[in-house]
Amino acid sequence: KNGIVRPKGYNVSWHSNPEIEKHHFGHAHPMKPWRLTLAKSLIMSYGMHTAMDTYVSRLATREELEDFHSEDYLDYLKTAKVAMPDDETPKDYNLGGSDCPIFEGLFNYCSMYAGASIDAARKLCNNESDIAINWSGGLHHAKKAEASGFCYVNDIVLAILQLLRKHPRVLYIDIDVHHGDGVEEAFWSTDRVMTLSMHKYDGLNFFPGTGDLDRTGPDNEGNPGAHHAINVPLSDGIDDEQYVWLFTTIVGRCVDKFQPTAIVLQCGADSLAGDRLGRFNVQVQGHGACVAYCKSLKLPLLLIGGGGYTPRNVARAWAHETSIAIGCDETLDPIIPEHTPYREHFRHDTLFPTLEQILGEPRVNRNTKKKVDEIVSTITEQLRFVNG
Ligand code: ZLV
Ligand code: CA
Ligand code: ZN
Repeated sequence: KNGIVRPKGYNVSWHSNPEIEKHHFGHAHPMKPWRLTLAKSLIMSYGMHTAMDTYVSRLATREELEDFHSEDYLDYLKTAKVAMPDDETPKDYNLGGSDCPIFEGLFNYCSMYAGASIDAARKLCNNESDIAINWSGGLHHAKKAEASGFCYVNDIVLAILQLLRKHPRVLYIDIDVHHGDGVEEAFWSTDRVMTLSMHKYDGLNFFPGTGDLDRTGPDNEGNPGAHHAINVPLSDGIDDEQYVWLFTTIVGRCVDKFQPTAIVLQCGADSLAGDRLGRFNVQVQGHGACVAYCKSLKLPLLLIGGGGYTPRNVARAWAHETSIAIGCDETLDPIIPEHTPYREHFRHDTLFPTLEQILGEPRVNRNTKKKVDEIVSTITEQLRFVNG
């Protein structure tokens, strides 16, 4: 009925592991790996898994993790003793505070989501996939030797390092409501990776406090990474129209100038309206339009998850985006199939639960047309210094 057919001559791979979903950050913590169970429930009840190559992902090896992370940090991460935060203050390597608690199975959790992103990147390198998906990854704040903002291992950096083995230039795009600081920092000094993050920015009042418009790459003379960091700082309440216009205009210009040979899109769903931590008014349609635009560029594409703290909305967005990847979004019945596990979680004010209609108090849009135009013209100026 939903017309799910495997696209001919076009391969989408889906990398996941049900073990990841079983981990708990603690009851009060907003990061709920269980949202992945909910997303999978939608993806499978629509039958989308039949149109993809599905892989149960494996643990990343120690050697693979060392491609980015320091040995002492990995040692500590592996042996750290579970300590739920009665004491709120983080300790060594920023671990054990309330943002990055040490929970049961932490190292396994990190190795699993990283293994999935690395596998997905390898599928793209071998031309075995046109689009590879890992909704459990996208943990963009992790540093070489430090946990940060619910992120311990930076699977995005590890995946991009895989892509760089074959691809001369990778464009990284981040639509999570937070600034993609860990990925930006990792590739700060190279001209082989351009990073572009759209995020809420309000100085130190919104985590992580970086990502202003003028943060564009190292300013010391002769550094190849100069101008290769693009930041789109936004205010509360941005809507689909402004968001998608900014996205397509800026990504279009980055692609024209930088000429990437592969794209990594971090699809953090905390940029959606109604997110528990987010501030935007983006709908499932607008969020998905960013994925559709990247697909239309016809470059190897890695889709990864990220933030997202209202689980039913996260599940909706990532199911919708999976349908865009396999090309069945237009024929999908918006009413969530009867046999969907947890279907009741998706019902609110409508008679039938639907895929695209999310729950969320509208937020006042504080982004003026003047500011939005100014962002585009500043970035266009910046891109004059970039060559593909
Ligand atoms: O979505 O946290 O604001 C990718 C991602 O981008 C902070 N953390 C830190 C800096 C000092 N603070 C306070 C520490 C808060 C500890 C607990 C919460 C608990 C309950 C509800 C909300 C939070 C919270 N924490 C909200 N924002 C934070 C940020 C980290 C945001 C990470 C976003 C991760 C996965
Ligand atoms: Ca972002
Ligand atoms: Zn986020």
